[in-house]
Amino acid sequence: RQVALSPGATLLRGFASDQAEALLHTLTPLLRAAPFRHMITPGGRRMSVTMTSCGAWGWMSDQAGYRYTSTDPATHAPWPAMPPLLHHLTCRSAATAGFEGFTPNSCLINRYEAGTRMALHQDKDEGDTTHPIVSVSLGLPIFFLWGGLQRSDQPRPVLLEHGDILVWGGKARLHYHGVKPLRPGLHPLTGPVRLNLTFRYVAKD
Ligand code: MD3
Ligand code: FE
Repeated sequence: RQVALSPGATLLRGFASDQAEALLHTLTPLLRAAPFRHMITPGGRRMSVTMTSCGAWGWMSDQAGYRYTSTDPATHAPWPAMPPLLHHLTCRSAATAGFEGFTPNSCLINRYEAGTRMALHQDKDEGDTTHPIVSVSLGLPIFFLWGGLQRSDQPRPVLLEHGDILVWGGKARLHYHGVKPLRPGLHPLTGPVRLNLTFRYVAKD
């Protein structure tokens, strides 16, 4: 169930399956405090995926650019705390993939409805790319697009299913990636959507 996608990138198939229901349960109060919203890109376009965050730092985007903030721009309240269950699962996943000692201080939660997608991009707003990123997929399956270090490198589709965890570090950390539009469907635990949680270490004080 452990697949090496490339140096630094490990797919832990079904690693979160047994805990998926509990994970979704811990998200409920958090999503009430910090609801999903569409972010605006620096170019002025509304992203199709809706997002929110928990942990000390939350990712946001508006006309001024991409950045991490300690408060939710929608409410001006601190982002909800990261539930211990999520924190522990992330530490365990990172260690399983060879990144012992990884401690996330940010969790970005992406919500995909049918037809929504994420364009090819690099994750480079964290200030320190020596730490891995851990991603947890819940709900409907989606084709993840795994590219290379150049935007022009032809991406390879990888199916991500409910309970799958991806760990990206080392050489893979700055690879371009995205996801194909979500196919319509109904998942027993999430209904018509896919949720993706990405855990990061943001180097800010
Ligand atoms: C490869 N999310 O939130 S998760 C993102 O499915 C993001 O919601 C996608 O890309 C999603 O930034 C993909 C897998 C992932 C996350 C971070 C990566 C792959 C990565 C960082 C570097 C390389
Ligand atoms: Fe990304």
